[in-house]
Amino acid sequence: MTSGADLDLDDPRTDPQEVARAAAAVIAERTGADRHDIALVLGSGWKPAADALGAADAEVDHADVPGFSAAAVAGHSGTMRSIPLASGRRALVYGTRTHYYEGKGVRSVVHAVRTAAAAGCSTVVLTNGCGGLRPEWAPGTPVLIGDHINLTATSPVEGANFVDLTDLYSARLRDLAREIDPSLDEGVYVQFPGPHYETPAEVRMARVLGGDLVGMSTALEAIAARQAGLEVLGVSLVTNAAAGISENPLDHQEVLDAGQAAAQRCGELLARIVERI
Ligand code: 8IG
Repeated sequence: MTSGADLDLDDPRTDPQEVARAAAAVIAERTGADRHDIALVLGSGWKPAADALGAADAEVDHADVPGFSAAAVAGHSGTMRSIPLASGRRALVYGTRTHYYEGKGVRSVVHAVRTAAAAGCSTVVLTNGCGGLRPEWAPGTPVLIGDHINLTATSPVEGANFVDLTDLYSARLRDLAREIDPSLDEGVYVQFPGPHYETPAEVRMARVLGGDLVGMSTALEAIAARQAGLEVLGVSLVTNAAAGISENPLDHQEVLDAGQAAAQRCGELLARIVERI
């Protein structure tokens, strides 16, 4: 077997599964935990909520893990944290994700999810910050993802593997989330390629197609998670009304502020879900 350092995820001859196994081996070595049970990907607005999950007993720099791409900004490649849960299980928490718009390829986008599966996880919680199409969803509203529409025109699945996505977003986990917070709404997440936000016409299109949430992540990761056999929970934080839904122009600061404001609620929600998964 090749060592992790030799594996180039971008090389079409490389098996992404092999890179995921190499990454999982490094995570096990660095965290001292032979396996993890639940992975979480924290999107925009969810970082302040992370602390509610509990204290990490190990933190691993992405730069040290095979396939996790080098930092866009020097010294800021991000970290993953290993958190022992009260339930006796262990969470692997990714503080950042690779977005499709970064141009590093779809394999990079879904590598964290594949690594989670290789590390032993049976569940992944995918969170994101996104635009909302329903005016009643004020910035700071968490919404369960019931289904998605993938507008990236690509797939993480390679070869003739016809992965069934009928029940991609676990009904069991959505029910569990609603037991914890009965006020949670549910919607269809539409992944656009980004990095620009939508035009108002594109938001109206998303609405006509059956979308409720617009964003730049999650769908490709969820597909890879399903292929890897993971049970998927998706939770969006509506950080802004989608373009044309409100009068206000879109603003990245608004996203950050909404995350701060919603941190308490989102943190509690995540922590309570993760304990019961
Ligand atoms: I935060 O309004 C966030 N991410 N595509 N549209 C898209 N992505 C987003 C948005 C949004 N808000």
